[in-house]
Amino acid sequence: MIDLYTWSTPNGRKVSIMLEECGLAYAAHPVDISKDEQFKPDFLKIAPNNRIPAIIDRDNGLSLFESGAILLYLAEKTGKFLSKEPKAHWHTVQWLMWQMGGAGPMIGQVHFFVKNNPGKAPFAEERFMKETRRLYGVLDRRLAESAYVAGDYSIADMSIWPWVSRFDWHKIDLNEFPNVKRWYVAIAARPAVQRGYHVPVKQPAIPMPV
Ligand SMILES: N[C@@H](CCC(=O)N[C@@H](CS)C(=O)NCC(=O)O)C(=O)O
Repeated sequence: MIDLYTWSTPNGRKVSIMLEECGLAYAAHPVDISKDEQFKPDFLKIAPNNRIPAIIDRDNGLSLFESGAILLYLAEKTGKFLSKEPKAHWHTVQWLMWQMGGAGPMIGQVHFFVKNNPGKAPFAEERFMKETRRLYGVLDRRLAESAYVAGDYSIADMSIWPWVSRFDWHKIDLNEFPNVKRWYVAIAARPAVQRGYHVPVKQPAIPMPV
């Protein structure tokens, strides 16, 4: 049994989707970041960086924060969604790190500057929007040659997809990135993704491109 501390955000959904994909038993504990619950002392004991998601594995008492580390842990624990074949393994880790170090932080800044604070910092809006479009181009070219980012569907796809699901927030028209669109729609159709998306709070439907 896994305790998952999470909220309805891209980083949280990576983990709820992985737990659903693996069929692991878990209990979701909402940490409402709009009410600053990520700063509560009990949460800080398992997530000292005051960010969701975090987990505790009741099987062994291990507690973990950082979504990329959690995905790697769950993949290792279950033997799923991270190939043991060296080339596929490292390509999966590579694309996971691309998401953790690039796509997530850059798209997050677009949400902060362009969506939530428009007009306050035009240079930042331009910089992060340009970088986000560049990253979508990189992803689109990769998905032109492969169904999923690292061969088979993997934790790398699970890390990227929840960020792309906010395409509307970061003003990206998926029709400009047809391979990303095809990949996004295919993953959105997965039953585990449809369940994991609504953890911990039921949302309106998964956004779909027109
Ligand atoms: N690198 C971290 C980022 C986690 C993160 O930024 N989580 C956001 C929600 S998506 C959060 O908890 N924000 C709370 C805050 O900004 O105080 C991870 O991937 O787990």
